[in-house]
Amino acid sequence: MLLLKKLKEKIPLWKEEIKDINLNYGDKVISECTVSQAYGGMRGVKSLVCDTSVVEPDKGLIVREIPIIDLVDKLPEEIFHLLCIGELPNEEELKDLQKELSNRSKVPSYVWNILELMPRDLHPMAMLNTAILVMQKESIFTKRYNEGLSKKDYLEPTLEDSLNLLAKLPSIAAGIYRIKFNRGGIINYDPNLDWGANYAKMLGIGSENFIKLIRLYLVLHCDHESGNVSQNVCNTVSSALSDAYYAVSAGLNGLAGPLHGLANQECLRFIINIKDKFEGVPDDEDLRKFCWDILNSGRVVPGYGHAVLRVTDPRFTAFMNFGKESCPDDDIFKVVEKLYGIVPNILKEMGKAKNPWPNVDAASGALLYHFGLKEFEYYTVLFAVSRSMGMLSQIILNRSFGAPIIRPKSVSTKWIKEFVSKV
Ligand code: CMX
Repeated sequence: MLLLKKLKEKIPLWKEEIKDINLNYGDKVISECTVSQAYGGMRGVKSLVCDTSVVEPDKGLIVREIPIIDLVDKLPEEIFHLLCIGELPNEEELKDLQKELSNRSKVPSYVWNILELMPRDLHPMAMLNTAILVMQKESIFTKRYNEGLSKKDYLEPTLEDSLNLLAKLPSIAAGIYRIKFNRGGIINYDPNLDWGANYAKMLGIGSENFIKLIRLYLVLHCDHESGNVSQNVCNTVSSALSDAYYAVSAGLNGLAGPLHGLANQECLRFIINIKDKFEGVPDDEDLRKFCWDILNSGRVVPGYGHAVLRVTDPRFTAFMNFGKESCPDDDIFKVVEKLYGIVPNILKEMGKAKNPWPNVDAASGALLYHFGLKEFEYYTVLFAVSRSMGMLSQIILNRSFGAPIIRPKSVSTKWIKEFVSKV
């Protein structure tokens, strides 16, 4: 496998580099933590290292030095290669990776049995995370570890688990859609199609524009450095040498929260409410009042604000560009455009949100809805399939680097009171 060959070339060099940095600069201070930061979700404390991507407050997501907006025409599996290796694949490497994914795509029958038995009112994210967890018994890393695996041999079984899981995720995710929403039988993975097109086809919505949208969706949500809830949880679980099935399932439970990945579902619900209430696209004044009512009732405007970003999310821009080209006259899309003209000013006026600009979730749902994926309860699953590329690439790298178990120190409020009384 060419991906393994490349990783075997790169990882010793990266490990050596990290060793040197630690040896020569290990005692340099890169961040401090104030009392407010300790109580405030560690916002801005630099205490993690992530090489797959960075999120610059004024630029957005940069994957291995390439701004995400420059990657919108790539296939998702090209992005996975980029995340792992730091380079886009050449034609041969891409074909090889696609073959690996196709060969590993068959989902064990017990997963379908379990999914079929689940209550139909279970959230699709709970279905997905359970399906991933029940496949833990397939873990090659855990099997080899139990047989006595040397630390220097972690790469191969971790990569095996990662590819096995990544390959099955579109089939499982699409199957969940078809089971939960009664869409008919499971559609099989087609070895002649790429990973993203397969996902679109297996959902049962195969129009050319929908395939393009799903590829774009999978590219845009691929990774967001490592401090966000889902990645942070995933890396913490993985640092205990729990295998990829445990770690990804855990991380995705965090993605299922409304302040994180679930915001895309909340956002579309919000937009549809607007459209229904005003029986179409409201005028600016009505929309402004509607948003103020939300804020005054103590709720958030979904799709706006971000813990790191301080500009319009370039992933939002990429979706807007797609919408302007493919469905400019759609009412839902028009509401998204209108909100963009209004919400940032309202949030600025409110004066609380540090970032009044839209994030990725503000536009994605409108496009999915337009092209036929109308069950917005499902949208976070799409986010999850994409983000698993970031999770798995970070697991592969961290485990190969021999990253230690994550264990920051906590202090009590009593400790803080005593500490501040002395300063
Ligand atoms: N609407 C209303 N209030 C908002 C807001 C929004 N869109 N964004 C931030 N605020 C408020 C916060 O709730 C907070 O209020 P309190 O002081 O009363 O607690 C205040 O502004 C300061 O928050 P912040 O420092 O600007 O933002 P955080 O880093 O704490 O939170 C985020 C970031 C994304 C959770 C927040 O902006 C939010 O809730 N946005 C709406 C939900 C959303 O779109 N989430 C998706 C994010 C992308 C993702 O992770 O998938």
